[in-house]
Amino acid sequence: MIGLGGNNGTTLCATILANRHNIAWGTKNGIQQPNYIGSMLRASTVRIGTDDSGKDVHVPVCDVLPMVHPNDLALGGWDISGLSMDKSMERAKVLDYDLQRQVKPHMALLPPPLPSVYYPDFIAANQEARADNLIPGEDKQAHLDHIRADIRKFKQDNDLDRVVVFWTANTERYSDIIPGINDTADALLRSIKESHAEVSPSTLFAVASILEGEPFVNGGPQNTFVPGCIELAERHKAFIGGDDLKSGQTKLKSVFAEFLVNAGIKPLSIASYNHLGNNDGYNLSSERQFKSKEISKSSVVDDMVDANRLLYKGPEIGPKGAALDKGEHPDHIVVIKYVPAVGDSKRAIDEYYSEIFCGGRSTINIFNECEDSLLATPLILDLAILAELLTRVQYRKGTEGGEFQPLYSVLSLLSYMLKAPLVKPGTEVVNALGRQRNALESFLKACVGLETNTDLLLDTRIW
Ligand code: NAI
Ligand code: DG6
Repeated sequence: MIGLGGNNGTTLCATILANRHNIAWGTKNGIQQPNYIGSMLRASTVRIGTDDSGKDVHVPVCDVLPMVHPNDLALGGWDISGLSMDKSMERAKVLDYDLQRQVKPHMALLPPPLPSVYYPDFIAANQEARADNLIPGEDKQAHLDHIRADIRKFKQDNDLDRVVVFWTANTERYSDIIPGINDTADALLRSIKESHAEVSPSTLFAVASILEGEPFVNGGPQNTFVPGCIELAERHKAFIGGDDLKSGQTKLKSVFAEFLVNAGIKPLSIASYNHLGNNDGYNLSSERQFKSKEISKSSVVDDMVDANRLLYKGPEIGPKGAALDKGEHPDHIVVIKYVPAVGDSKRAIDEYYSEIFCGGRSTINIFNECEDSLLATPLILDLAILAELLTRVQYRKGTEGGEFQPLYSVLSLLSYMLKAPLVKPGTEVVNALGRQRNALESFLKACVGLETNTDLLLDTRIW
């Protein structure tokens, strides 16, 4: 993980250690056992067919194909803050005191975060005080070589088959896409050599992973995958996935907006507010970093609206056949405020204001409150485990033999856990959660020759 010492990084390590060592802890509600609730892979099931009596048979998703168990992951990474892992966990203030107390000696045994790169222009100025653990110098090529060596060493020291590199560091500002600087793979590599200012830390880590042949997943919203980075991944047949963990408010939106539009109800506006008081919220209180998050949170209803031209007018088409505008769309705003007192307990309010039958109006308000990092951590596990699994899947076209080859570089099958899914250039983004889940289930089942989900169930509907 990049951002190992942050809320997600420390929560992920501590909860894996609690599971691995079977640490139960006292809360005001009694004794709590460790678990993997919130992980789609480990806490949800998939219907694989029916038994002889016609009853549905469900199995855990993680049993469909051989997958790594989270307890077996080797944990490590980088952070610009050099605080030890036990102290970083305390700083995050996510976990119950009694869990922290018991897991602390195990956390203290984890290696402290490796030094990282800090280019102050990319994250909020308010993060500067954390930056005490840095790879020396300003030379981005030297930084890249350093990170690549770190990945190789981690792999060797832990005797691993695979390293998954995961960005869970602060949200960065968007990088400008500049012709000749980051628009092609060669330009990007040259820009790193020349230490160009527009190469962000997250892009540097992605390039390092690609060149090492290890998958890279972006859990943040920024445009880490500039065009040159995607081209580089394609060139090396390396794997990338992103962007931004879809944990709470946006996950609900990707269900709720689909439900409304598919019910033939027309959302006119979606107004989403949230406030939180963790370090993520502090960083997002800066305008340019907020902008990255606003973009990833806002795109989530686009495909559902585009799919229903009965409700929403399509774009106006000019005489030459080109779209003159984006077509009708609900008003959609996203507001995030930093309120230190609430810490990691994010509060989100969403208003869905819709047109219903014959000019009527419906207003639905949703308030949701949760520990942000306890929603995000299981997603990181699922993404890392699936990314590793997908590196092992090969296919060939047709039935006449030929070479097997790996999947395409951009792992769009990870979309279920991501707010702004990265997909193969030129292909459609699917945001609707149900469709994303169906895609993943169908793919896993297809790998073992099981039929795709169908609710046709003809035998239950005919004589
Ligand atoms: P955090 O602020 O607690 O942790 C981020 C860590 O990254 C900090 O320890 C910081 O020192 C470190 N860092 C910053 N720049 C770095 C660099 N260049 N190299 C290495 N380390 C660096 O944030 P949190 O809550 O863990 O979130 C991490 C990311 O995940 C953010 O981008 C956030 O927007 C995203 N995210 C978080 C969710 C959540 O629920 N916690 C949900 C969805 C996305
Ligand atoms: C403020 O919105 C902080 C963000 O990092 C979010 O908590 C995070 O992106 C999760 O967002 P959502 O919309 O999936 O709850």
